[in-house]
Amino acid sequence: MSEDVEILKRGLIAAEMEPAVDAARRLLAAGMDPRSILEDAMAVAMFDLGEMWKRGEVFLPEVVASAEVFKACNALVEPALLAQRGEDEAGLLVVLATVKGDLHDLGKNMVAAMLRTSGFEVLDLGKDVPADRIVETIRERAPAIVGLSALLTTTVPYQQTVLERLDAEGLRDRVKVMVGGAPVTPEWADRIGADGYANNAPEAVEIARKLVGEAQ
Ligand code: B1M
Repeated sequence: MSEDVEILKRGLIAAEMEPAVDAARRLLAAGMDPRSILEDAMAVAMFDLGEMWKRGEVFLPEVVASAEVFKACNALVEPALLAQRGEDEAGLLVVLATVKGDLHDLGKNMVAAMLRTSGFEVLDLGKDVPADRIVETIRERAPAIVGLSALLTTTVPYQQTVLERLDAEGLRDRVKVMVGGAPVTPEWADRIGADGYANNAPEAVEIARKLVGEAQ
């Protein structure tokens, strides 16, 4: 199994579609936990790719290609993850968005999948989402939690913009706000008055459960 984990990681980093997808398929068939395939193999490979990008060892087109391989592997792994969900789960609503100006959605999609499999209903607004759309959705759907993802140091401040809009619209008390994304820190979450911060997708589930417990 560990050999296939390495093949999957290498396939993601080198944007080799077939070897990566085949390895993901074999890992699922061998019974590896889909959460672990996502967090311990796929997310780690993308982090390593980011480090290589920083060092100038790969360039944007290669990263775009790797993101496509990630999506193809995710399309295999996510249904296996969702199949773990119990039929009778109640499903409090979580609205998720990658904030305006930011097109990174692979991590947010993982958070969405893990929340769904843990019994939450998730409304995913996608990427590059303006505060207006979030405000509108809170009014229409009254979610228990709004989750804001940001991957760029230039878009992280937009999480604060959203919180300020919620305040201005008188909605802040109606919803818990969780923030995340690679450059986001617990200190930042505190500073902007978010209710929760999560470092990764499994932690996002833990924090969401805690926030919902607090909300009840
Ligand atoms: Co971009 N990119 N990118 N990129 N990209 C980063 C973020 C970067 C760190 C790479 C680098 O330089 N090392 C860098 C940002 C630097 C900075 O801000 N200081 C960067 C840059 C510069 C850019 C562009 C500006 C490049 C350019 O055009 N010149 C551009 C920006 C486009 C835009 O958004 N406007 C850009 C574009 C892209 C692609 C489109 C090519 C592609 C994204 C494809 C997509 O998402 N559909 C891409 C990718 C793939 C990356 C890296 C390599 C990988 C990101 C990723 O998907 N990781 C990334 C390097 C890195 O992060 N180290 C990089 C895998 C994913 C599973 O992890 O998203 O961190 P992550 O999510 C985790 C946690 O963060 C957490 O849980 C997830 C699962 O564990 N989490 C949450 C995420 N959201 C959460 C929300 C929560 C809770 C937890 O609650 C709500």
